Amino acid sequence: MLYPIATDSRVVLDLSGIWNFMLEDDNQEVDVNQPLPTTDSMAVPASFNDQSVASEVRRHTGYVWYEKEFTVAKALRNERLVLRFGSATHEAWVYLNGELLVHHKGGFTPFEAEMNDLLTEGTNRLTVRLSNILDYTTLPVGNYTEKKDEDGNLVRNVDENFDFFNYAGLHRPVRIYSTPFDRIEDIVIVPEVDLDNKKADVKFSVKTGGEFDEVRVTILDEDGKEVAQAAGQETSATIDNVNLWQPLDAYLYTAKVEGIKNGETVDVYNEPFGVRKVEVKEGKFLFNGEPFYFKGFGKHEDTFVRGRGLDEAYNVLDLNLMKDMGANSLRTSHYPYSEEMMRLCDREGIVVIDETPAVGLMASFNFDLSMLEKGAVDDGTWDKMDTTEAHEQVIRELIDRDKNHASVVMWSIANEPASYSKGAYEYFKPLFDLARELDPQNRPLTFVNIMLAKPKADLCADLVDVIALNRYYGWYVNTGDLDEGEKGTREELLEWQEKYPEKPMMYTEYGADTVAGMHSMYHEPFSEEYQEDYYRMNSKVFDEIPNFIGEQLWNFADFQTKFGIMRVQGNKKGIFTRAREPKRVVRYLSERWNSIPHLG
Ligand code: BDP
Repeated sequence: MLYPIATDSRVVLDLSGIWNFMLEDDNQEVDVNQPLPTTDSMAVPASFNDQSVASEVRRHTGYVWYEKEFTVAKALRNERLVLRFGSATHEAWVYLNGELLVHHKGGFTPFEAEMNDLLTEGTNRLTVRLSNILDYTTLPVGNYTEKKDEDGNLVRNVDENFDFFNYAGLHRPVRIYSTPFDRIEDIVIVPEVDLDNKKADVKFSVKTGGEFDEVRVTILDEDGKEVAQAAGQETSATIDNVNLWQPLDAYLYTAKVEGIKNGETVDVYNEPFGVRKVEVKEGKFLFNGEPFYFKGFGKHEDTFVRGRGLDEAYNVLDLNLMKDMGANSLRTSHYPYSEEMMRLCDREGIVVIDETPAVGLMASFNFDLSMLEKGAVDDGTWDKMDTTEAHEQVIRELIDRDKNHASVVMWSIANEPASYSKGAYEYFKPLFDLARELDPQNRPLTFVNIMLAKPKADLCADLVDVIALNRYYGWYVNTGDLDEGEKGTREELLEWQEKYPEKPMMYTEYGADTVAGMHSMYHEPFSEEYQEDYYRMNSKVFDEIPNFIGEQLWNFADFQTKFGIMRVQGNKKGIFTRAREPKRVVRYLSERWNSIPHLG
């Protein structure tokens, strides 16, 4: 699926702005043939939760409705018109002028539908019913319950099986774009790099709808100068003296793809792409032939008021803060981020581990944890979860959406699943196979391993190219005791290294909750001093481990979570506050990261 852009043959209309909004009332059926009986305002793109002062809106679980009227100019109505949602969290039923146009489940990937047949002259009414329900069939996974209140009304509840607030709404742009009826539908780009000769052979596969006499691909450099041409839907072109896409030194070519009929260009689409080679070899992650060291973050799409809604100013600031610190990478924890963020990472040279929304795949901590010292257990997770279908769907949709991004160097199939529980391998093996089969660029794969699943207990590390660990020695275990934390960290990393000498490993999370402005002469937990000590301890051990290829800390910024006795206004493991003000540790990490080369 192509990102909607304006070209000589395409127009994009944006439906962002103020929509009508209401909560669904179980006792009152909504007639989609009539305007919604509400004039409450809701901004799009954004979560609905933090825009209202009513706690029943903020905490609503179940269904909500959005509506917007729009007009499409006559000049455009003879084109093919597509309605496209960047995302709708988590399930959407979209009606145009009272007719169901499209339904989509999964809150973090785009979907679209041709709308010509339902479009009318003058005012059109776009109505969206959304559900924010999560259960054991969805990703993320939620604990869903229903009960009746005193008046007999149904009360729904989703208890997040994960540590971030279940923000919902129209989180990303809603757009209409036009194409000619004979159109380019998809472009797959696979650059094959010959590092010795500074050449790249770039393969293109162009999917079309309708009919063309010819498909032409022109490669343009950053100055817009033509560097190569090719013809055909399955074709390739060579770039000599190629400019490589390097971490923090991005170079983007553009593939100008034209569909030609009777000698005239009918449709044209411009797809940016970078030329780079990533591979995992002998315990290293090679980036254009050189060992790469990941420095950076797990983060969230999480800002004041907008919740999980797209905010491009925050995205730009966040990447600027990262670059200033000498960081080079992020993981899209714990769901696919906006297409706008992915394009920004391409442009800024930020390296991305692209994660599915598979988080919460764990039945509970209600078993004897000490058993894990001996080996795997059976905690019932893989009998209880019914997520295979959703998991396959998100892998398909994520790879389809992000396959051409130079910034994306690895897929993360899940975050902290119960990989210590019997059945985990059988659950994951087909999903890893599917991802390997689908990715045209054959990127390395990982999943993010939880602290319970140490080398003796984990059942899934055989499936990954890179071992990715979330570890909290000195925080959740050995709380406040960094000497013990250091021992635990070292012991475990050496154990992994010994078990998988050929696999590189990295930290995808490590952190300590820190209240900004809290200081302690005794460097107690929650103080800014303790956070710095914690990171210093970890850095020291990382530098001793040969196959250690990166540190992505938890978290870039403080973020909103559900209520919990361990969460005061959310998770405070940010090294920046939610307002992006630095905590004390930023100085230390900036010095460290600015002195570690990205490559070599
Ligand atoms: C890990 C999760 C992450 C949490 C973090 C924490 O992957 O989502 O926010 O721990 O507890 O288990 O801070």
